[in-house]
Amino acid sequence: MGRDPLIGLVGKPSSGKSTMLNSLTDATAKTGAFPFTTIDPNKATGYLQIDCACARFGIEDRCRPNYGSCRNGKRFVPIMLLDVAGLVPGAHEGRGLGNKFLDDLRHADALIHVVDVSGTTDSEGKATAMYDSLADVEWLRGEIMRWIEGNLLEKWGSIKRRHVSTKSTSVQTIQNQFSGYGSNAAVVQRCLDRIKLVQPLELWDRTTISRMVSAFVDEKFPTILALNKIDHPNADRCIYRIWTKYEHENIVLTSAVSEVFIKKLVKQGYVYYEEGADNIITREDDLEDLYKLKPITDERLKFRIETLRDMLFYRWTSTGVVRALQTAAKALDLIPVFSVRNVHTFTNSNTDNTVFKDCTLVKRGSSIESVVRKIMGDIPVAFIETTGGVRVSLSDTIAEKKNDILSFKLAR
Ligand SMILES: Nc1nc2c(ncn2[C@@H]2O[C@H](COP(=O)(O)OP(=O)(O)OP(=O)(O)O)[C@@H](O)[C@H]2O)c(=O)[nH]1
Ligand SMILES: [Mg+2]
Repeated sequence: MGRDPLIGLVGKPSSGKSTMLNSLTDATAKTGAFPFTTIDPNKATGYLQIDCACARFGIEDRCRPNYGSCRNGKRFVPIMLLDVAGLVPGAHEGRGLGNKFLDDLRHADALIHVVDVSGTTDSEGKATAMYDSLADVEWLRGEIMRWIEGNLLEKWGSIKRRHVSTKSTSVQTIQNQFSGYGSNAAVVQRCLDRIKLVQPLELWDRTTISRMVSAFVDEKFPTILALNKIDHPNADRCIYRIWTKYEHENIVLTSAVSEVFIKKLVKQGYVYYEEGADNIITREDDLEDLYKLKPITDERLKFRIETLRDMLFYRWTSTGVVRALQTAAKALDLIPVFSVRNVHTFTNSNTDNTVFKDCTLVKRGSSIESVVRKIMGDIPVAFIETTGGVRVSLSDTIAEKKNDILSFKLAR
């Protein structure tokens, strides 16, 4: 992962992927209650909420990130989101819009599967009633798997011949095939370890290849489920079906359309709302007029806000979209690293007293060497310091609060 992390939004048509993108970013991707509204992918910057290092030192007032923002120790770190066209069963064979946008997903680091739990759209995104979206969770992963497997099987004969003639290791041969998915040798090695595969590649049969591809999908595309449209009155049934079958830590309940609606009200000056919060504040709630909100006179708008409070905040706590992004980042096991010039003042210059200008997301447990490469590229670094001026070794691993504030001293 040499660049910023990329989270792909996947799901059947009309599940709410583009609405989710708009809710988490400033994008204005087209949305619509009909399949294949999106054809070409939409990419936009979202912001992952993390605890900023400035809060550890009580210097929140001087924290001014170069990218993103920081409010009272809560930092918003840029993260890329990619919204692709809807997938339908059989996509790997070219059904729907087929393989093209499976290809668009190649460089995603994690996926948010946006599942429509309202029961109002079938597996192709067409209007229906009482659809059981548990099925969507199952076939979608299968499509991704068969797409990768299909690409591999197509060339398996020549892959095998080349593997034998070049006396390559299984990791080298598979990595050659998987580099287009942004994989690396370590990822491939973890897949083989995960399924305890020691048999030489030339002896792998179809079942072995499938097991390896399945491990690769889990390793390269960790996926969380965003059960979307929870504001719909019939959502409980599908939520229950999925909740009782899948791991809870990978499930988030969302109402993307509500977040988009609230953002609009914020822009219009009718409500105060912090992304991810468990309520919205209107002029009536703001007795001291702290937020200088406009009064809501339109009865229909008042009613919509009341419904939002009853159907969403009261029942489900929040719109869930912020949590969806946080859960995807957690599945990737990302932690923030703060790079500063001066590890005593946390500033980047003697003339500017603002702190913690730069923050990069890296995989927990990465070696300091890989963190240096990610942040500094090819610039030669002589040595590295962390808080208190303590030297950090290249072979150390990165850990929160231990060595996540780093200063790179350049070689002269
Ligand atoms: N009730 C409800 N409707 C939603 C929600 N999110 C999206 N929708 C609606 O679902 C429909 C489809 O939304 P899109 O965001 O266009 O869905 P998509 O997954 O991008 O669809 P394709 O681009 O066709 O694959 C639109 O009418 C949205 O307003 C939600 O949280 N609740
Ligand atoms: Mg769309």
